Amino acid sequence: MTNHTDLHKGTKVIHVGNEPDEKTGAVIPPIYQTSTFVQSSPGEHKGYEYTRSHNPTRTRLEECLASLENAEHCLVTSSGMAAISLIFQTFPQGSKILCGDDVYGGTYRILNTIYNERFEIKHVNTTDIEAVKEELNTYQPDLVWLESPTNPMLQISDIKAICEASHTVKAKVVVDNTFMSPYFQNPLDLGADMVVHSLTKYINGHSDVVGGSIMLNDSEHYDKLWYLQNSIGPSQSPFDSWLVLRGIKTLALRMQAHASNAIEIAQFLETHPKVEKVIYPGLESHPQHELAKKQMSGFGGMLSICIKGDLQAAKKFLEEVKLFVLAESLGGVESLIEHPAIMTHASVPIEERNKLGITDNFVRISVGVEDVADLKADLSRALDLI
Ligand code: P1T
Repeated sequence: MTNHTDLHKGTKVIHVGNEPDEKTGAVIPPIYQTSTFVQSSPGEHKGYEYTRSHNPTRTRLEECLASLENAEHCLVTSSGMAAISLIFQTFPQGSKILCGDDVYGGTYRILNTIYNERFEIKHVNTTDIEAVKEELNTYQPDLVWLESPTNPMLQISDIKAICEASHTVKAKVVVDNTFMSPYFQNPLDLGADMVVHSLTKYINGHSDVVGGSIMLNDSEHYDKLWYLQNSIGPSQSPFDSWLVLRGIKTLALRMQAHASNAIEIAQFLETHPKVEKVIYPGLESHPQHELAKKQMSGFGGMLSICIKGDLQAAKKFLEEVKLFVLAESLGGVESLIEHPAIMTHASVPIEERNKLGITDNFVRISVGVEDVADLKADLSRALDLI
């Protein structure tokens, strides 16, 4: 796979994997909406046999995504959870997993209710490098799993330091880079062994596709992942891959707009009398603001707040916003808002949620790319009604 290292990301999203159709010259490559491919003689074909295994539209998306994460290989899956699950499947029975304590509820659930029979699992606060080193030495994990920024507390971990320390005990490191997208952060460049994305979010960006991806440089591990994907079957459909190829073209523009809207809203909310606390990596008040500046090229479009008041106050606010759509998910052009304790992180036990700060008055916001004045007015009106 070509790396296209000479191009910038804003160009890659438009050109890599999107070369015009060789046969017809169509500027927009067609969707290969087919389940199977003709063979001239048994076993003789043009590189494609069956869409679960490979599909030309999916290959194009994989090329584009690999180039954005500076990876040799990419696998596109039917959802972010399918990508996460495939990675776990490549680790043998009895492996030890060290996972960040603040991760997407679905990741927490799959580890602690499905893979807990196959693996030993421990959670650690990955923002605390000394705690991570202690676990690396005493627990000796095979795999370290982290999100940075985390979902939903937006904590930032030192990816480079964690990778260096993990590699001294031969542990592999996977970074879920969904919140930053490859536009603002490239974990493989910081030493990670694999990167995982929910394509459902910023990469597609239009809330109309569910998908996932894994990017990595290790060819042997890629072969294992591909073998599993082909055997188990969580491959993305050609139409969904085509939609993501369409959505990704504006990734650079969208990420810049998400980030500039998010900082303005974060600053506005930080001084609002009905808001107790704002968490956004771009604010100087964020505990890892300096690290965020160092390892990311932007602060993203996600922020979390604590409303002054109880569950009723939070519910009233969430019912009253009009432009912010009350829904799970994030990273779409439209602003989304949700209540993690009841929605995305309900599968995390209440004691764990309380420890992290996912309380009844805690609200997560995915700032869209609408006109920021309208977004501020919407939030302001809903806050006044509490
Ligand atoms: O929804 P899916 O495409 O399967 O992706 C799962 C996933 C993986 N990693 C992170 C960091 C995620 O946030 C998600 C999905 N998250 C939501 C649906 C949410 O609202 O947080």
